[in-house]
Amino acid sequence: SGTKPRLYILDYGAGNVRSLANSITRLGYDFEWIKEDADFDKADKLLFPGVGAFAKAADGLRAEGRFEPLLKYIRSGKPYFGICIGMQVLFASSTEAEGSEGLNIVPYPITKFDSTDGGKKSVPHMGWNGAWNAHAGEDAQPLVLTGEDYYFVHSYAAIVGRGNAEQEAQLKDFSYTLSRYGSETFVSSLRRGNVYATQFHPEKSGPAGLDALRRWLEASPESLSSAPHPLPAVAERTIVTADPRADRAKGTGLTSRIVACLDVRSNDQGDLVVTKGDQYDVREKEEGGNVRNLGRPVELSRRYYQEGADEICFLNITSFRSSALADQPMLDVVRGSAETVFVPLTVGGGIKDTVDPDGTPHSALEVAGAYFRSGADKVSIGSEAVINVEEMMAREARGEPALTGKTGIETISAAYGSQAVVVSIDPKRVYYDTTKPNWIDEVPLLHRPCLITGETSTTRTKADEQGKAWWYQCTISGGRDVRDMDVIQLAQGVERLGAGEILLNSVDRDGSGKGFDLDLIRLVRDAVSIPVVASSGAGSPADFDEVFTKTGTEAALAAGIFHRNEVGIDDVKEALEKDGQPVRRTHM
Ligand code: 1PR
Repeated sequence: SGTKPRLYILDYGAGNVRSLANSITRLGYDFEWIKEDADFDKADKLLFPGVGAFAKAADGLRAEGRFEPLLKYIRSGKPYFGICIGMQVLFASSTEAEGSEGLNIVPYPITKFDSTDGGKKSVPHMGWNGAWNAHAGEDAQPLVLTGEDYYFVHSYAAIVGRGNAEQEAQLKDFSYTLSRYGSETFVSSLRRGNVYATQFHPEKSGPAGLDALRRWLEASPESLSSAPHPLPAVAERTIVTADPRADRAKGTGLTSRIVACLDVRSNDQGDLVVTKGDQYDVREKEEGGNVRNLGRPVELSRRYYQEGADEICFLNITSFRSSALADQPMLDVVRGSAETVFVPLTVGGGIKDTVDPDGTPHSALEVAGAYFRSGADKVSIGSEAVINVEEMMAREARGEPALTGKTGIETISAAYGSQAVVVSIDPKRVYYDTTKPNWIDEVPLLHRPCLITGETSTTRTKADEQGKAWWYQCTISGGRDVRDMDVIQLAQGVERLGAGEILLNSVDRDGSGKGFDLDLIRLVRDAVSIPVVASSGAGSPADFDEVFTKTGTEAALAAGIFHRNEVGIDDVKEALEKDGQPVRRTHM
């Protein structure tokens, strides 16, 4: 016809669709949002970036009367691209939501990853993982490429072997890629005719993801409406069940994730700047003591994206002083960054129930929602999480139900999924006086799980730490106040409340360059089953290698060394690669 295909996005209001919109704009395409049923008829191509929970998506579609029109659209043969939950709703059902039915385009069940697999595996499956074409014979126009890594975040998937014989056979009618998480193999993208779907987020998968999206956007609706090539008869098809890349044979399948963190606050002139402290003190040591200014938040985040950061984290470190929604500049930072940064964005600071100066109250859920709509993928909760766990423990002590469903962690994870809720922990070491003969008898019961002796100390700290014993005390308000709670209680408490990830800082190591606090990281990692991001103290590429090999953490974060250009993200990845660790390499 010569006219440009009309592209529509279906949004049912759950989570970050801004990034997908941004990536499409970035690739030079226009789109419209589906606003009414008639829009399905106007659309030549449709994208559904489902986020959150299966039931929310399936029931949300039904509640808004979009279920039937969507099904009709897909059956009409026009191109559909489903992302994450937008892929899962194509399936028959999900064990995430008993009784909630999907579109049943793919008659196969969605089931949950096994967190006990191989001893222990973090669920959600969160991070960068590869994918391989499972059918012998390449797709004529593959969107997903073997050799690239893509960003996943989900607890449920079309896990191979979980269907009955008939379902397993029907799955073979689709052309698909597989990915491995631990010993479980799942469908990471699939296609048949006009239906295309990815379990990963192309809009969060850096250049490789944008490329996949671009190929779909460029293809004419007609070429997407027929199968790229007729699949061979089922009996003749070989399914490649293992990752063909030799270097990916070991481990969970995930790459070791490198996170660049930007602590943001306003300086004395009132501008938002990236700053960085030593043990949380961000002012210059000399007279006058200005807030250290290491650059502008949006620009720096862009630089880190281009250098290959797997994730960017913004922490508004003084937000506990004011209301986050009144904090328009921080929303602007997230919005600005999300325009050109196509890896996951986390934003923390002030995510809690607040009251504006004019008396208007805002729930933590509202505050988080404003950040998600601006382009954040996850919010990080600090001080408030400590208070929530204290209150939960007090309720339990009184014999009341532990969960109220009212805390920020609970409300946000219910609405946006637990993967969207990070808890940032700021523990501090408290040493015992081990010269006292019976010191160990005086250790309160509360601390017992944290009693350790530096067995995993780094090469640089070993000499100082030998023979000492300490526990990790929780702090709030950027390390200013200590609370009577150890780090394990907090970590396990927030996991119970529904947090999906822990950002584990260390007040002692922050800005020290002495290496990560390996004892701390191992302790917390062993205590929870959600992913832990190791933070504070990175001084060299070797420190990253050490934290991944010695603690089994999935992700490591640094700030100072990156801001000061001492170590590049590629230096870190090179060191990890040399040691045989999987990393995501960007092909810009
Ligand atoms: O309590 O929910 O409002 O959240 C406030 C957030 O701000 C928390 O996540 C808290 O950790 C953070 N924060 C508060 N004060 C400071 C400060 O520095 N004065 N920064 C602060 C935390 C730690 C990391 C840092 C790593 C790596 N800084 O963000 O990036 O330690 O640093 P390094 O690689 O240079 O060692 P709420």
